[in-house]
Amino acid sequence: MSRLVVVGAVDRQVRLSVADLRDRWASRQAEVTFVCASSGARRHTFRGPLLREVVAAAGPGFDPARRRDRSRFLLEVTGGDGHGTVLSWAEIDEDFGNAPVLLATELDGARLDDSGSQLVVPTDTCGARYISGITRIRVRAGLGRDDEEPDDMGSDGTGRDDLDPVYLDPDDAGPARASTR
Ligand SMILES: Nc1nc2c(c(=O)[nH]1)N[C@H]1C(S)=C(S)[C@@H](COP(=O)(O)O)O[C@H]1N2
Ligand SMILES: [Mo]
Repeated sequence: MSRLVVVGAVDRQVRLSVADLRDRWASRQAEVTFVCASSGARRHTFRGPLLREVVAAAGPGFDPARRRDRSRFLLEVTGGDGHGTVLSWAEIDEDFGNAPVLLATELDGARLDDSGSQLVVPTDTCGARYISGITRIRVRAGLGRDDEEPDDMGSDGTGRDDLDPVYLDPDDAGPARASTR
């Protein structure tokens, strides 16, 4: 049985099976369409709890009463294969983006108990953030306040005090790169 952990800037780390996700929170349904740049369009029906409700249970290290404090936080979501992605807390916060992002327990009617939960980002039209087989959600206090990462930037914040400033002409930005994933 597959489990995920919620770690990082939280009051208490939690370890949850897909059955826990199904039993402890209200489930929502989402019918989504996304396109993978390498393998085309997908249409799926997912069920599962809201990501924000599950993470809230671990006690993210912000002051819940302060929107500005909440707006600095990030969530890293990683699958068992190492593929991962980042969301901002503000994307899913009701007072900001209010995106109904789910931790799916069910995909097209089949339970995900063995394979693990899948991230469902109904507001994304690209499939890359639909992380499957989730093993870890790491909460990060953004903007360098996280004591997990040393601040080694230079005095101007760029870390490159020796360089002249470069002014970019937006028309000169070069050809857009085609993505493959
Ligand atoms: N764990 C994990 N999740 C992942 C990926 C991955 O490589 N590893 N690829 C992503 C990409 S790029 C897409 S398009 C979708 C593909 O979903 P599918 O399995 O329905 O094709 O899964 C996403 N979730
Ligand atoms: Mo993709």
